[in-house]
Amino acid sequence: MALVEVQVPDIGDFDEVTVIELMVKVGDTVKADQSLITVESDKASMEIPSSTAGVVKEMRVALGDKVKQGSVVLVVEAAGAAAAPAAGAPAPAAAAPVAAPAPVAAAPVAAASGPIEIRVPDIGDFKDVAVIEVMVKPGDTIRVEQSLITVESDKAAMEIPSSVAGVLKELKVKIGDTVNIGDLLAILEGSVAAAAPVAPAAASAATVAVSSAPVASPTPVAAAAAPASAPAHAPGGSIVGLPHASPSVRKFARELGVPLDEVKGNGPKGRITQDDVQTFTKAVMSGAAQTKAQAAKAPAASGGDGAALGLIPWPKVDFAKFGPIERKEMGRIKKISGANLLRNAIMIPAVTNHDDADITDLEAFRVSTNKENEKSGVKVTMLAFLIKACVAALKKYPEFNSSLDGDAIVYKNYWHIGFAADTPNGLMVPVIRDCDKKGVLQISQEMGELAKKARDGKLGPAEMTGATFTISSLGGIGGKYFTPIINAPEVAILGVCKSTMEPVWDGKQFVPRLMLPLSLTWDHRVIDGAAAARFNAFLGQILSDFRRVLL
Ligand code: CAO
Repeated sequence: MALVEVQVPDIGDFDEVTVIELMVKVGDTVKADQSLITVESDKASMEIPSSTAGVVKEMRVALGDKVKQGSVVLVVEAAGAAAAPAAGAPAPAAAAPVAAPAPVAAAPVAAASGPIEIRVPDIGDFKDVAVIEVMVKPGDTIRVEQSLITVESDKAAMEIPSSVAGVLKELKVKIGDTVNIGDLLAILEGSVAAAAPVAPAAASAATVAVSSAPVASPTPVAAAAAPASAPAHAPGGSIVGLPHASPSVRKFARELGVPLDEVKGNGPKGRITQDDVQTFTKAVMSGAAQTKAQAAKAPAASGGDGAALGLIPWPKVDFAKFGPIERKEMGRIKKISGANLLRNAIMIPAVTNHDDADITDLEAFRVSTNKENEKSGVKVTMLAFLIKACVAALKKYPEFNSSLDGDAIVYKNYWHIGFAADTPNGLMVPVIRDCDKKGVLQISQEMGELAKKARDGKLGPAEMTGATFTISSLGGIGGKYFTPIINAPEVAILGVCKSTMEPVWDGKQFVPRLMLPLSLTWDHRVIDGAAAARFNAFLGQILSDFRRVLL
């Protein structure tokens, strides 16, 4: 058994690179060619594989270390004969992630105009590399050095940029194609090479073959201006414009069909690790998260075409036939809330009970409290009293503070109340937490702050989640009753309209009372009609005599 020092091989133009990932540890059995560490420069990342099979005896590098050609990565106790030639020697060519830099086969030629062929440059040892990303499309105006495609071998990924500027006329490759040195990638038109001050006359008339240097090339532009000198290029995987991840993680994500640009990287410098890809996959599989593609397939705010529900198609009308029109795309919030409202309206067997509450005394109390507190700057609102009253009713009727989870009902022992807020961007529902522990003054103050944040578009996700019950108040606007839509996964919502003075029969005579219209919508799977009527009646009692909240 021989000890073998595995060294950083010739990594081309890079002087010093940083170790950003350790893929093995002491005691691991490694195969020949297995990736050991990932290193990264400011332009590219690459994995350094082992040339020797065996057991890792010692790690000689740590995360953040700077290494260069010849640095010892680790010591392997080689398994059998495979180790013999390599013992103590610099890493053999097989260990190199890519071949040492080689000159670009076809020297770039400065072009003034006309079709220009962009071909795969000399990309070192890579053969049959896969096109994993196409970053441009016909019609795009391409800048010098703009990346056109990303190719990937099993060891590294790299972007192939254009060394000339122009308009992309034709793309000759697509995702999944494999390419080799010299293959035609694209044709550009009417180009002026940025670094070619004088375009040779002969070149302008003919189709000019230009090899693009990989983006890591230190001198791609200078090379374009000097046809006689072959530009050096560096191997490795550029990650410019791509999610920050090593080739093996990219490969892993591709095998699972995970869109890497949607994965949050938790590695050093926000790098996406294999764990991040696994966590993302689990979240999607459990339904806790959605990919953008899944979200795009979700019902649109308009309900899509209703085909999934077996409905006849949505009427398609050319409104312009009947008069002038203006078409405006819906904002993001309207689209999201629309899709949610549609699902909730369709999926919940909802019933609405209407009732009136006598708030004559409560309104008098509210007005006098506001007079007393004028200097405090906090205005007590009817909605704050309603929140407190609802918490009392939710405690008495806990099924209203629950959620459906499959065949189970989840009762919540916290009382977070959402309130619908009308904002320039659409309807939002900020949530006031632990309303059972807060007084009407504090609730009024928080409501004012949250409503302002909602109108300013500054609500964070945490301020809009976790509600157990929602109130939608149109009291400041008007109306009598309406049928609010339940904010799933809640099971009930209270709609409130404008209070009005009404003649109410007190058993002997009609007396003027301030009556508040209430509309309670509830999920009939969880709540019965009788319970809903009781909930409303209890709410009415509390609002007519708020001392009951204390009972
Ligand atoms: N009856 C009579 N008057 C009422 C009332 C009621 N039920 N509720 C509020 N008012 C009065 C207030 O006292 C206030 O009067 P003053 O200015 O004279 O004091 C006025 O109406 C304005 O109140 P407000 O709307 O500013 O305050 P609020 O606490 O009632 O509501 C908020 C705050 C954020 C809920 C509200 O601004 C809002 O956005 N409402 C719309 C909610 C909505 O869109 N719901 C529909 C959802 S379904 O599409």
